[in-house]
Amino acid sequence: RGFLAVDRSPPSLPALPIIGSILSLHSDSPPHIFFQQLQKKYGDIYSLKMGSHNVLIINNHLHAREVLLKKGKTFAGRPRTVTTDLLTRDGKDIAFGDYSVTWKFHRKVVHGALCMFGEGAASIEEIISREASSMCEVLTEMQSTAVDLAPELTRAVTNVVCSLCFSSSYKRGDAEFESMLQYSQGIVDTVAKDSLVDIFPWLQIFPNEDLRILKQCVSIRDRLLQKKYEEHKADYSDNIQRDLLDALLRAKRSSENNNTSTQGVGLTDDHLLMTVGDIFGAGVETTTTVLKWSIAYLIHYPQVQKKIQEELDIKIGRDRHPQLSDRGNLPYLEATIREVLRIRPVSPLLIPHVALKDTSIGEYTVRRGARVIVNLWALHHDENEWKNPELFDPGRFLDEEGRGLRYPSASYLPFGAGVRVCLGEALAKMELFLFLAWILQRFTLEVPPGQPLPELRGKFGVVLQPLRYEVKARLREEWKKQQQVLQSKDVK
Ligand code: HEM
Ligand code: PLO
Repeated sequence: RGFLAVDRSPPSLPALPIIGSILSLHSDSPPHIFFQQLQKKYGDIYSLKMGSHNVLIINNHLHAREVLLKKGKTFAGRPRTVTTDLLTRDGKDIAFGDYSVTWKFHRKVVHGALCMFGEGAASIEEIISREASSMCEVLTEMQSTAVDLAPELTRAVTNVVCSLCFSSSYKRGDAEFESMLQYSQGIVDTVAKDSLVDIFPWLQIFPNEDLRILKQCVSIRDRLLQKKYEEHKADYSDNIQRDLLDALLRAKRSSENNNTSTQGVGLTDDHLLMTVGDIFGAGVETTTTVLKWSIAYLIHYPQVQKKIQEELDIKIGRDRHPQLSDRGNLPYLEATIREVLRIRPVSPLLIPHVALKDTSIGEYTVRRGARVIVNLWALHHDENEWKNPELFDPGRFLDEEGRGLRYPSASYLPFGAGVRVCLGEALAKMELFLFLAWILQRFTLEVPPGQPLPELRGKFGVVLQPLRYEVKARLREEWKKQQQVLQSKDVK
């Protein structure tokens, strides 16, 4: 008791017994914006009660860096919730699994397998380019009609992760793909969203529509994953590693064969299955969401689109398709991707972290077991760090001459940081770059006549998704002419 000066808790929202701070959390704004508004009243860091849990909300990048980087290991825990337990068989995956020896090994295996593809035979670049090319063919067919691009974008991105995970891909209209689209949206709509269930686990005994949908979607997903798993096990060989699932199967075998370095990590069939589910789910939903946001902003800001196209014309031209080696040469496109990730972060509250021991953040004491929510939205819209944060301006990531890339503020962590940093960051950046470069080299995207511009507010959930909108993808005149020249050469 003599250490009051050391034992300082952050400001706290009014809390009532049992129901915690739920009454003060009633707001029309989605949580990331509401938490940012509360900052004015309570400061950069404050606490609230959710049921019996103590939750800290972090709205400033210095505190966020302390949590994620400086004390990354201390804050590497994850809470268990009713919905994520359902999704991951009690946390047997990477994203929602708590910090443990098994988790660490698990993450290392997947990380290694994802790195391997960088140089692998069928390189990631080839896989992405193949999908980009087939997507552009479909866009050419649908040319000039008003369409929702989401299904085609999703199929392209899905096929990239499908190739990486299972060495397989989906054709247009494939029934399995259609069912995947459906169950995945069902999961995004219900997981970790109905926070009431996650705050009061006992509410589970009451019939709950969201839980029912989640259970149904998870069971469809599990059947699909199980099928892929059985197929792989049937023709698995120690000698060749075709994909991520092979890498996981190999790691599982080596941990079972009493290999001393991996003994006791206990990777089960469930662990493998849930991890593939993570990579698959994260791989599809995040990248597709960013592509949808990018296109929505390009339609709102045609001058940005035009600048990217000019850059593509100068640096790549029309005789060849974009390559990863062009990345360093296309700063304006790169800056645009960075700006999309800033203004509409995929994961505006990250995934909650948990303090694994008594510790501190800034001047405040933090108890073991406290949940920590990093409000990435507040970081990316901090008025002290960003001029006009709601303005879409790729130029802020460029130097004065507009040639070199820069980070104007350290208040920017689209992929998180530290022990729990996104596992797919490199893959996602390659996909975003190549898909957008392929599309904009060939097409101009615009709002269909008579339709409103896409809504930019978004729908909060486990990912921040844009609402559905339609686009007209028009082949660029320059590109059409070039194709005619090429064809006439072919004829000769
Ligand atoms: C975690 C962002 C794409 C796999 C995360 C986190 C963020 C994030 C913010 C949470 C970090 C935290 O809780 O502290 C993004 C963005 C993406 C993207 C913005 C696209 C632009 C991907 C892709 C994959 C992936 C393509 C898979 C190949 C994961 C996994 C985790 C994760 C497995 C959990 C890591 C852990 O808890 O240890 N991502 N991600 N992500 N991401 Fe991504
Ligand atoms: C997306 C729906 C899938 O059907 C299941 C799934 C698995 C992993 C989740 C992902 C969903 C949403 C985005 C998540 C990802 C793990 C890491 C990633 C939460 C729910 C992010 C952005 O943190």
